[in-house]
Amino acid sequence: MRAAMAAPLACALPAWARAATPPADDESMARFIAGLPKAEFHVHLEGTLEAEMKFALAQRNGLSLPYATVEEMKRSYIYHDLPSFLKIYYDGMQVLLTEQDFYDLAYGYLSKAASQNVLYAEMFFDPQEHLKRGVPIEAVIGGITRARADAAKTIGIESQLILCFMRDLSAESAMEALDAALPHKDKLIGVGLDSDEKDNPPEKFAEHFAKARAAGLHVTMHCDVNQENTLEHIRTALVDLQAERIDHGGNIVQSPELMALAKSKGIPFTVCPTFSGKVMEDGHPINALREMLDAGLKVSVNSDDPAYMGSEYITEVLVRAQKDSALTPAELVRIERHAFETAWIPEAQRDGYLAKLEAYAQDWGVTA
Ligand code: ES4
Ligand code: ZN
Repeated sequence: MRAAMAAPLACALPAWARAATPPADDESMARFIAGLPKAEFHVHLEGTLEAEMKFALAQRNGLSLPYATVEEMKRSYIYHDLPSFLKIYYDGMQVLLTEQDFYDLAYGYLSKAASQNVLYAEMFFDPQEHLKRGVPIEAVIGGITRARADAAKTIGIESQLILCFMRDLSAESAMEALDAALPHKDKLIGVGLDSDEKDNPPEKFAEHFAKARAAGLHVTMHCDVNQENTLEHIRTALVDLQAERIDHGGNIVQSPELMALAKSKGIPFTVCPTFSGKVMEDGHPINALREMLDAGLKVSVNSDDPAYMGSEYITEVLVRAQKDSALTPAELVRIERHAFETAWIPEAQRDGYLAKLEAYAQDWGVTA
């Protein structure tokens, strides 16, 4: 918002009189981050289902929840690893039943994101979990698509949709979801791979990725942090499955060879500092975001499942990441530049976003 508000003043003043001062304290850094034009690529729509909306949808659908209040529900969001997180996350989405529910979910996220100056988002969803409950794919994709169109028209945020295969369910279940979704492929931009990675390597879905790619969809996949065989999974994703992106992937900093490969291919990494946790090396945590940036990898910062992670959306995540990783204003701009470069969009749209980002940086006196 700052850029828009500052514009008349900036025009009225000669160039020498404009205050182009890079943020130097916590308060101005927070304002700089809040106004920064942003893009998001790693957000699970079902992970944006806030407790308040869960209660509203449960009531609308005549379901009862095992908690009396929003506060009590939020207090139950305690997890210590990916499986314990996923249990809470999948339990939570049981209230999503109708096209309107998916509309409300997606519109809620897009409004929140737009309020934080997200110009563009690519959002994950988990169709298998909804199909299992008898929800038709048309309700899921239809509701989200209607919300995307309304949000673009009324609040100006553009978005696209990525279908994720749940890797801990069977390969057959993932294929059923893909086959159900392919008639709606014009409403999807890509496919991804999420859920529990243990004993579910990416090659389990080689056929699915090939089929999706043949249908014109892009391909990304989660390589969660500190998983068993994580470097093998990253290698398989990059080499055998030709993933165009890696979601998380922080352990790559432990392999100079894989880092060189990812750099040579220009592979973007969608890092989520809230959940990815610390990459552990010899029992010690290392700061993967810092190391990935310093190594010259294309990293964006994302919110993952904000409703289950203290309701911290992209601005709060970036404020925290700035402190934890000592990000400079120029590095924050670089992260958003990476983000817009990550987007699966036409070049003209990308150029428009990048121009807004560069103008904002210049307005604050931040140079690369
Ligand atoms: C997820 Cl953080 C994370 N990892 C894997 N699968 C997921 N689904 C939703 N959030
Ligand atoms: Zn994720």
